Amino acid sequence: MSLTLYGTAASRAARSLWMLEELGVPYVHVGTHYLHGESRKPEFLAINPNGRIPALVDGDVMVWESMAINLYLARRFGGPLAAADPAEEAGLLRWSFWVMTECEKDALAILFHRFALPPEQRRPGLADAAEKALARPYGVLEAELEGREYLVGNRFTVADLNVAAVLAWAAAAPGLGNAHPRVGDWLRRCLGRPAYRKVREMARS
Ligand SMILES: N[C@@H](CCC(=O)N[C@@H](CS)C(=O)NCC(=O)O)C(=O)O
Repeated sequence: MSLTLYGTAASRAARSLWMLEELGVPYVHVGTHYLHGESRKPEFLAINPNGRIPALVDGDVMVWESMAINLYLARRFGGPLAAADPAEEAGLLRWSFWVMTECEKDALAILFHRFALPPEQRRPGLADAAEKALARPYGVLEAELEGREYLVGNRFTVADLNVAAVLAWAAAAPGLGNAHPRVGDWLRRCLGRPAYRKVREMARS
């Protein structure tokens, strides 16, 4: 078996590295960067014509899009992260699509404009607006987490991983977590997992 994940850990590739680490399967990591044209080289464009990381190669199968990679890996390797039946599969898909369409853009704005950009380039107004926009999806999540620890099947699944990996970006807005304590607790539970912490270390080194 040859499983290769392309993309530096300091990028959206962290989501799929987290998944691979949770699964505990052997894989090769190629730290292709999104800067300096690395992901635009012909050899990488042959894997992902969009020129973006992450991308996964599993034998003859090539997968791009972080959520698709993680859902593919869940199906490929099974176990507790994966769906036990079609109803659970619907849950995994629903939450993964939801976080990308309803939350990712605003979570990224918070990350950039509260943390990642040099202070002189930050526009706090954009972060404030993103925080306001996220209040609604956070409310949905808060209600969903009433009386349960995880999103699907009462165990940590790829749904939790995909949603938490995106909302980790919004952790720079403590107000959101404070106003939605169940989400705050759930996020801490997910991001406290050894596999996530390992990938954070990879991103720092
Ligand atoms: N929707 C894609 C987005 C991938 C993406 O935008 N990756 C960034 C790095 S975090 C990238 O490769 N940027 C390089 C570029 O756009 O040239 C996913 O989730 O995989």
